[in-house]
Amino acid sequence: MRRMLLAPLLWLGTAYGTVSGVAVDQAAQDYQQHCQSCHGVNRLGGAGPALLPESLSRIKPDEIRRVIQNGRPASQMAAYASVLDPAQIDGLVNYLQQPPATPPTWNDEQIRGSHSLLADVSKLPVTPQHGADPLNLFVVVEAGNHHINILDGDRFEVLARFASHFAVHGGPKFSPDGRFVYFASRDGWISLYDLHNLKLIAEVRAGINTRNLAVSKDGRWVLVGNYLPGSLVVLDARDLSLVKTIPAVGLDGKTSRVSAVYTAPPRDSFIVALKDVKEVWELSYSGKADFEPRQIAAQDYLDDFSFSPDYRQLLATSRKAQGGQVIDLDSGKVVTDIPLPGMPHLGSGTYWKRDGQWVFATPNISKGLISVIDFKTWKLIKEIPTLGPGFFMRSHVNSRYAWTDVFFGPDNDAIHLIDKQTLEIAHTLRPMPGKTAAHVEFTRDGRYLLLSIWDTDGALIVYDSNTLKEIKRIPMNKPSGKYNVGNKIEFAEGTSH
Ligand code: DHE
Repeated sequence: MRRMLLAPLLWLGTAYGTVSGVAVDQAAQDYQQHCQSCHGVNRLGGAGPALLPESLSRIKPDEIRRVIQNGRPASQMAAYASVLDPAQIDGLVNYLQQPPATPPTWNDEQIRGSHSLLADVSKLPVTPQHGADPLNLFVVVEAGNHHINILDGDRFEVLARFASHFAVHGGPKFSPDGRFVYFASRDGWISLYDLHNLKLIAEVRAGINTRNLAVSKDGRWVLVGNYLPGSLVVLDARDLSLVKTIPAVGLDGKTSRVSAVYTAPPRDSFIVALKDVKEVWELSYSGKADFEPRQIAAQDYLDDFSFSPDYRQLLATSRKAQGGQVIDLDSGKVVTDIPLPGMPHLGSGTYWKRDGQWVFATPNISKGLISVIDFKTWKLIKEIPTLGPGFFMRSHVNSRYAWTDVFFGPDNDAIHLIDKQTLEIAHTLRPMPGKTAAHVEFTRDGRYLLLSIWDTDGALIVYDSNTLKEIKRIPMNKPSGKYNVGNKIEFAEGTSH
């Protein structure tokens, strides 16, 4: 095993105060001896997830300590409380939150080296082999134990279940015919799965810390956006082989993290939000598809965005700013600002027609309110107070309501149903009192919907979307996002894109 490179004797200021270089040395040795075989040289990840500050930023230090002490149930992570003393464990907790002495890299050679083909698509049947309606399947991410479920959306039965990479995040994306689905994990692993044959086809690690992915309208390309390294990676959608990496460098030469990537079907392009330079990028995939970015100046850094229904404009927010900006993608100009308080979660917003006009509604992860905006005038129509900040919002063209969660705070077991015409909360459900209820996705016809009980002893609950009666409860460990194939490939009104 390669010796870890250590920082010279220095004093590191951390959340725990000051740590001597000796403690860092000890922690580095402990890492090498006890962690490296699973978590990789330079903490890049291996059988276990990457342990870099970027990978751990969402986890509280106490939680890191608890996992080292007690292990993680239903995973290979063992308990170290009887192996390491409390000072060693504290040392490791500190050490893992510092950048490694050797800055991590992930270049084309490493991407190619991580690529594996798991099945030969040309030898697999081209029609669905599972007997269910292929356009009414659901892909369900079971976050508590890092699994994916494929669910029959008519019978509400699990057709297949398989282990995913650590922490799949963002929406899985589909090929235009709905046969293939693409997943991105926060650790940069991209997986290609065949829904007709219920088989994994290929995997590749496109980055060390990834945001999300998008698939081109023609189904030829997958674009991956990374925080670490700050880059875009274009993959061949047929087998995930590497086509091109594009460093995310702004016009001023500064490297940026990528906040999010989406496909814009009517534009034949990918749209990219950057987190550290004030630019939006458009990468055309029509014609010669050279993926040269068109760099559009923005007024602010972008964390999150959503499109107008015709994909001509995007509505974007920065978590640092107090508001949103509308950018016209044709002219490349910022059209207007929008008063959006708190931290609107635009990527999880939804739109519908009200009195013949498109409106857009977004949840807010720091304030208990839903902002409803007129897509034509960009004026705020209403702020609907909720029982607490929420993450996700969903509807369907055949649903009278938009469903939104109260993800944070004492009322996190509540779900609000907002009447799409009156903009009032018509119902508040508490499907499992005391347990977080979140994220909804409708069947293709909108008759039923699936809701997550985001808990270790959680469940998927199927509701009749008209009578609001519970139809079925399927036990699951922290089910998070659910995605209906038909709604996704049709970019249906009410669902996320
Ligand atoms: Fe997400 C989607 C960003 C934290 C679960 N989240 C997305 C998307 C973005 C995003 C840009 C859209 C991607 C797409 O459609 O491909 N998420 C962020 C953040 O910036 C934030 C606040 C902080 C972070 O560190 O990333 C964040 N997200 C979370 C969580 O803590 C959640 C609740 C649990 C988890 O899995 O990490 C979470 N995000 C989700 C889910 C989606 C998502 C389930 C897909 C929503 C959909 O319906 O399409």
